[in-house]
Parts: sequence; structure tokens; C-alpha cells
Amino acid sequence: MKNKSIIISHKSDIDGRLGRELFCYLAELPVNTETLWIEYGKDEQYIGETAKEWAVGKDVFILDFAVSQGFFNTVAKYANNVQLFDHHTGSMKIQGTKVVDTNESTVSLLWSAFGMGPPPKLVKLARLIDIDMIHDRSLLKHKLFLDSIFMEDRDDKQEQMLQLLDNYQIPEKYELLEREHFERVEALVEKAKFASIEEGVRVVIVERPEADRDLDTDIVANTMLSRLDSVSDVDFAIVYFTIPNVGFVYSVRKFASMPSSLEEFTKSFGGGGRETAGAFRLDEPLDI
Ligand SMILES: [Mn+2]
Repeated sequence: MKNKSIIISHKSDIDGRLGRELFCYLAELPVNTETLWIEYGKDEQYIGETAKEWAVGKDVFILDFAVSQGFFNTVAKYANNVQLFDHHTGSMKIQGTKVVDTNESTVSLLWSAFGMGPPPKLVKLARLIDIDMIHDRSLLKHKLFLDSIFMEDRDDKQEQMLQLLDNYQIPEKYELLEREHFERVEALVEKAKFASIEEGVRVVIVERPEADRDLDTDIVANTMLSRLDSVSDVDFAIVYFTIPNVGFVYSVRKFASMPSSLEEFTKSFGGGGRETAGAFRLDEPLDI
């Protein structure tokens, strides 16, 4: 008898969303396979006794999520089978059935894990958007287009994905949307400031107001860094926003050529990151 499957992923970016759709297709699971959407930093609430409610007797597939070993073990205790597909450095040390490659995105990693051969344009773009948009502004129109399909609650995601896997075509209007987005970014970046924080860490920083919450962080950071006479003038670019009564969210970016460790920097504030991107959250604003 076939076991019931459950997918664990997150809704916050295209890699988590498209990764879930692609997994259903590659693993030949029904489009409506049960999915537990977990938020980064809140994964602990799904383990312990609550794992019994959703994991017992199931085949569990964890996608694009660096869960803790404790999380993995608890799920494994109740589930029929657990597999992890991820590209975050935190997943490298997980003991269990896994496919982890930090040079890929989860979408591109799934494509090769299922032996699908050379990746089609959709898979290549999804990988680049996830790991390299800080360097390549021309990816923005593709992100805006793919977000309009996969970040929305619509029922035809599988059909759209299959069509794009077969023949990737981006509607013309995304050139214009990209240009408008760049113009808004240029206006925002006018307000960027230089600051020194924590033992001489030099940053270029800008606050993103409510109305600009949709602007892409990689593109804002790329624009701030590109405007500098020399990127050696700073260690990082920071884009932040305030959530009233909750706190301050800081997104950190740098070009790969910049020498400071972004991962160490974000960790020192209790956050996390990888080579060129990371974030942390504070109750009080940074002293700048
Ligand atoms: Mn990812």
C-alpha cells in the first residue's frame, strides 16, 4: 500500500514555492499533496508532540529548509520515512537521508537529484534568481514574472510550470515593469547613508518605507553598491524596515568580491545568512 506523503516547504520565496510544485511533478505525487508551509525561525513549533499530528506513518519530504537535527529526528521517529532536499549550509551536517548542495538552489538541486539531465531555462533562471540576483539586475524581470505565478494563490501553478519547463516565454510587459521597479529603487537609494556599526563595520544603509516594501532587496542593495566609487568603501549594504510594535528587520547583502564575512556579521546579531545574503531581526534599532 502506498504511504501518504507530506511536503514541508516555505512560502517566502520562489525557491520554496516552485520547489514544492516541481517536487510533486518529479516525484509523481498528486498536485494537491498535503503541504506544511513553515516559516523560517518558527520551525520548532512543529516538532515534539505536534509532529505526531502530521507525521505519523507518512513519507515526509523537507524542501528548501535548514531544519535542526532535533527537528529531523523527531519527525523521523513518527514518520514512515523522511528525506531532506536543501542547499543551505546548515543542512550539510544533518544526519539522515538527504540531498544537499550549497552551489544549487532547491529547484535546480531537485532537477539533478531526479536525474533530469540538462536543466531547462525555467530551472536555470530559478537558480540564478535565488543565488545570484545581487550581481545580475537583468534577472529582475524574470523574478517579477515568476512571482506573479508562483507567489500567488492560484490553482494552475502545475500547468503553468509544465508549460514554462517546455517553453519559457516571458510576456513583454515585464520589461516595462522592470524599468518602473528600477526607477523606484533609484529614488529610494537617494536616501541611503553611510554608517559605522559594531567595531568599525562600515555599511551603506537605507530604510524601506511601507510603500516600498515590494522593492526587491537584492536590487536595492545592488544599486547602493554600484553607486559607490569603490565597493572597498563598505563591508555590506543593508536594507531595513520597521514592523510597528514588533521590531526591526535588517537584510544584509554584499557582492561576492567583497571580503568581509556576511555570515559572521548576521550571526553576531542572532540572524543567519550565506555568502552574499542574510538577515537579522532586532527589538531595538541598530545604533548608527
Ligand atoms: Mn532556497
